[in-house]
Amino acid sequence: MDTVYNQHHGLHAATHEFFRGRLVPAFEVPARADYVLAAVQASGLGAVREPVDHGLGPLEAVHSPAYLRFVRGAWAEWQQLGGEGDAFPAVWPVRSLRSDVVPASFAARMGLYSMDSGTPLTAGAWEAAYWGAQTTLTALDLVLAGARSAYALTRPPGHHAGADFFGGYCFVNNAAVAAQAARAAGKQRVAILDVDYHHGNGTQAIFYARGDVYYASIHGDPQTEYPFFLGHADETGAGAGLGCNANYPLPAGAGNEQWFEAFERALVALNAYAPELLIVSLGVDTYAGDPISHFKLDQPEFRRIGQALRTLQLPTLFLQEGGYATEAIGHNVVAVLRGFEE
Ligand code: SP5
Ligand code: ZN
Repeated sequence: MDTVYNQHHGLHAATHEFFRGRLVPAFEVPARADYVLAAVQASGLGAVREPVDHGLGPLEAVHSPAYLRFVRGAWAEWQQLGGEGDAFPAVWPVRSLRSDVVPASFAARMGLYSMDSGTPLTAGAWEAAYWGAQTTLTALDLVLAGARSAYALTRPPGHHAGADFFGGYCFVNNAAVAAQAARAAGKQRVAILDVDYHHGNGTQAIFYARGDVYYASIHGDPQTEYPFFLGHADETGAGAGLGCNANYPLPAGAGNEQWFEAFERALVALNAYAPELLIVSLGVDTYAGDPISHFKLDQPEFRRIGQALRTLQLPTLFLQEGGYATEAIGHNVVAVLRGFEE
């Protein structure tokens, strides 16, 4: 399995994020991808390739042009205002406030185009996220050309980013960009399986009313876990997408057997959808050693995940999402990918 590596990921390098009203050291850091790259190279998994630029079109097929323009220009605006350090939103257009007005104020637009204060907008966020999408599209090309699988090694992650907002460390929804590009390339039914600890609210929302892209996720119960406001079991899709969304929330503290039981159920339902392509939002923050998540998967389980995915016998695109036990994520990601190849 070849890897496409976003060599521009390090341009997005936050030092801090907000947590409980304080700035704490950032969790979503460049070293994450560095460790995964080292593990991929040491594993002999396959070639490591560079992304090919597919332009803005495939991003605009998923995100609103106004949102993309905002993120692209946000750092320059912030600098003009004399901003020091990374930019954070502080006000949001919640119920009874208007979200159809695009204010001139930068602070207002930061809120309009975001869902949380936990996602630092850095000098290189746009560049890193743009190349992340290109990395994803290049890996998709390998699969569309006949490769059994490919892995997009990138950060920042993508699955929390919605059509017109950033959040949860995410700016561009790589899984959605890939699914939409696969549809444009002629795949009729695309499935996204999200195994990150957190529910991929952005991915779900983008395809919620569509029957051509199936979304399934196993994640920490949003009653207690981020992103709280989406990812509940009763969200099964709308309109043409009814029955094409499946959430498997599990309580914080869930371990190997409880997780795999839900995972197996997700695979059966996904298989019944009969997709032509599988996209795996591969977060490894389910690991017991993860500093911000609360499942208890042990390291040998990651190989089992890859082995189980292989049984679907589908062309499969793996995309890097979360995983914050920095030194372990290389091992855990490569275990999934190698398990898939066994
Ligand atoms: C892609 C992804 O995994 N995004 C995760 C976003 C999680 N945002 C909430 C993080 C809360 C951090 N809590 C720090 C706890 C330190 N003890
Ligand atoms: Zn996560």
